[in-house]
Amino acid sequence: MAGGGAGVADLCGPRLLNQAVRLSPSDLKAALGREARALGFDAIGFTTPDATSEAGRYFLEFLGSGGHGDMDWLATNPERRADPRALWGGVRSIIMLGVNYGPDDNPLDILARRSHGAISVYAQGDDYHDVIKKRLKILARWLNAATGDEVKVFVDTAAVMEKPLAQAAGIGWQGKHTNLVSREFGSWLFLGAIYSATELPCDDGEADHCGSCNACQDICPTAAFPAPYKLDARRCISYLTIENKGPIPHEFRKAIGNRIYGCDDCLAVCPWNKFAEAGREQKLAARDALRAPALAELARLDDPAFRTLFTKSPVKRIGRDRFIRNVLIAIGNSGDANLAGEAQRLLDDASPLVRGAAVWALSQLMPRDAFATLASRSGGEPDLSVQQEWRAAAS
Ligand code: B12
Ligand code: SF4
Ligand code: SF4
Repeated sequence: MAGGGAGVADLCGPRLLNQAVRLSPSDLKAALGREARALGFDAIGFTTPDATSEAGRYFLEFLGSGGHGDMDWLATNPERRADPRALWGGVRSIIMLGVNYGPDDNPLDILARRSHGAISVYAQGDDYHDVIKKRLKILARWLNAATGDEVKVFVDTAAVMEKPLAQAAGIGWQGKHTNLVSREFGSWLFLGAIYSATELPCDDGEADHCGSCNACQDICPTAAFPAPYKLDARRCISYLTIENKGPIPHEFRKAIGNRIYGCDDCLAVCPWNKFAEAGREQKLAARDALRAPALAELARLDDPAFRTLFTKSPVKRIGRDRFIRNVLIAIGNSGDANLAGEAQRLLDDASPLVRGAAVWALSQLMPRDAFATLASRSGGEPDLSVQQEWRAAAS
């Protein structure tokens, strides 16, 4: 769940002074907390723009190691992400907000149903960017009206290090899986931020409560953690199935299993989830059609059907071809020979990305000699990358 470095929503409007302007900073803070909860936010914390300098250093190290892969937008203007004051010189307080999206079932259960696709919890409902941004804007307008000071809102896509800021604001801590863990909500908080030109009293940061636990490191199917608290995004299934635009590297295909959009393993195994409850926001709740969709049905989606199924869903962002690529990797891993026909049909798809993944899926499902016969008839393939898939699969 990542996004390009999108623009900043500047909500500075006319100076609307209401009675809240007379509130002391601590009363203003308390009133903001009440407004936030009424708007559906489950966690709120306050910090200052200079609170995350160490995280900024780690971030630059991460870029230096190439851990961001093809997410070039993450490396654009890195100083802005590393230091909130470089993004906006006028920021004096940062309000971090969290929305609980806790699942109502165990996200690991679907992994055993190999003829079905696993869509990560965050993407089974409406797109959180849209849901949360609307609310952040309302809250920011309230603050602007109360103080007359400028405010800016961010969720995910801007150059903001949301996790370290949320830790500094006391909402939780960055666990060894690098996500923010909350004592109350476990791994399941979406984050958003309001930068404000008003000085507000800040909260104490949260301490690390991972202790000797290593569950998230041990469960990762692709060994994406070179060390605790460090992720090599290029190995992470979330990156491979969502951000990666080309063919999925061969070394990860089997480990991906039936995960067709994102991955929740390291989040789901965290022992702090024992205190988590299902999220209360209906728009973010899992749609029945996306809990355990049959791979056979997904493989038949053309572009209009894909758009219809994933209306308002974050899955829509990757487009039909990349999604079908993921479905074909899952089909190849399904062990279900009945799905071979779906892959065979997609050998004639217009997209080389899809055709290449179909070749691999068939190589996993068909008896060797039958696949060799099919490969010997593949001479007319015009695309170089698909030709390579045939060669790799036949060898
Ligand atoms: C880029 C990105 C990704 C990338 C890279 C992930 C990553 N860990 O960086 C990919 C595509 C892989 C991804 C995947 C996911 N993402 Co994402 N992603 C982002 C994004 C846009 C930027 C994160 C970032 O700055 N990464 C760069 C790295 C360097 O930063 P970092 O992870 O904070 O790294 C820190 C640690 O490594 C630490 N560190 C390094 N060395 C050391 C050493 C020690 C000793 C210590 C203590 C710390 C430490 O310091 C670094 C700086 O704080 C944020 C939104 C945002 N604007 O912040 C969402 C965000 C992090 N993603 C989110 C989610 C939900 C996910 C997924 C769970 C989605 C899914 N189910 O598939 C997965 C989780 C994978 C994982 N284990 O992290 C949520 C996380 C919410 C939360 N509670 O934390 C965010 C905050 C979006 C949001 N607004 O809610 N994501
Ligand atoms: S999301 Fe999945 S692949 Fe990525 S680090 Fe966590 S367990 Fe590993
Ligand atoms: S699984 Fe364990 S090590 Fe990983 S974030 Fe949770 S408590 Fe920390």
